[in-house]
Amino acid sequence: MTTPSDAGAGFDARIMAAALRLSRRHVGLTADNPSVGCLIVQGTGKNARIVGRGVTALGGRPHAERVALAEAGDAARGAVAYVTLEPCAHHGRTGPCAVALAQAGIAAVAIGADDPDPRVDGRGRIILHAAGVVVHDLMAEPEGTRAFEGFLSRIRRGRPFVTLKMAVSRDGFIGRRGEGQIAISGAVSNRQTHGVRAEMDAILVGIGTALADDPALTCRLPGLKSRSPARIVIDPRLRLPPDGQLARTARDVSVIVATAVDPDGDAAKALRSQGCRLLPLTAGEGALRSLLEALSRLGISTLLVEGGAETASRFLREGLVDRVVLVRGAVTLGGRGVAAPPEVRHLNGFRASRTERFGGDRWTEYERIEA
Ligand code: AOF
Ligand code: ZN
Repeated sequence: MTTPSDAGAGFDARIMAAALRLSRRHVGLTADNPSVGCLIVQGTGKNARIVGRGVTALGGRPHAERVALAEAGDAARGAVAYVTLEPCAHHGRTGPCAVALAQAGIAAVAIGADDPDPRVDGRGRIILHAAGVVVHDLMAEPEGTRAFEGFLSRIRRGRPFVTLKMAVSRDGFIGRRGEGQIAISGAVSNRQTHGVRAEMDAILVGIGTALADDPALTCRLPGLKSRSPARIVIDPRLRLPPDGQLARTARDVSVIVATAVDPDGDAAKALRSQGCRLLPLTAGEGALRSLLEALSRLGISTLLVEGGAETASRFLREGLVDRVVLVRGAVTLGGRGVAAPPEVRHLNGFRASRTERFGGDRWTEYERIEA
């Protein structure tokens, strides 16, 4: 019987890494499901052949294992399946993947990460064991964890994984008073930002930014335009103009407006008639957390907070940010500059994990230091 260990740890790790790369293709496109990768390998060493490959389909179903098994057909018999997430055990819209793998005659399954969904949570393994399928743990951390961080956050904490992105000028400003959108980051890092957007389930701004910039908040990379995340505006008094870029395009890419205003009033009706969806925003402490919980219930696992200063500060102050992307632009703004808020300047509780140069900009990611 072929098992991952027969072929050697290096071989197994390489196949699992390939399955993870495969899973990245649909990150941001499978909500409320995580994007999972599955490779089915027949034979070992030099004779090893990939006979089936699958990634969770757009919209979340069918699951990766089903796609890979369909490609493998009879070649699945006696083969090893490398799956980045524990195969599911529940009867959702299709039967459990663990059962499908066993029935197809898969001899061994290598699992990249446990599935904490209460409907799975170890039951996938139990089904495989009971059917005589050898199960190997091949935890592919930290990349494995990163691929599922949104899913894990939603299941374990009931809120999306939150990434905060800010651009700061060389002299420490985030904009110029009285001026709308102003270029701080250059073309190369802007393309990188659009790439990040494409992998998110949703992107959020405060109403101040929505009014000042009239942004589209879409992903505009060639070939990736259909990968725009849902757009969310925090708008307590419902000032978002129904004829602005966001509301006008709400039927193409969804717009969610979080507001404390009467959902049956005229402003609400006008936005709804454009296709915007309204969510209630409670007042005061805990409002953001409740909003995040509501978004999580809508199936949103990953959220990019993109502005402005006040929204960024609130998210940081309330401890709701998991990663910060700080783009330090090459430009200087000089007089009338709006300083980055203290929470952004200090980033207490975060540590820099990665720095790159994109054109003239410095792009740094900060991870939260776990207490
Ligand atoms: C897998 N393979 O490719 C994915 C899995 O609503 P359902 O029936 O699609 O189930 C959703 C749950 O399935 C989700 O919360 C997660 O636990 C698991 N996702 N499982 O076997 C996959 N995407
Ligand atoms: Zn499944």
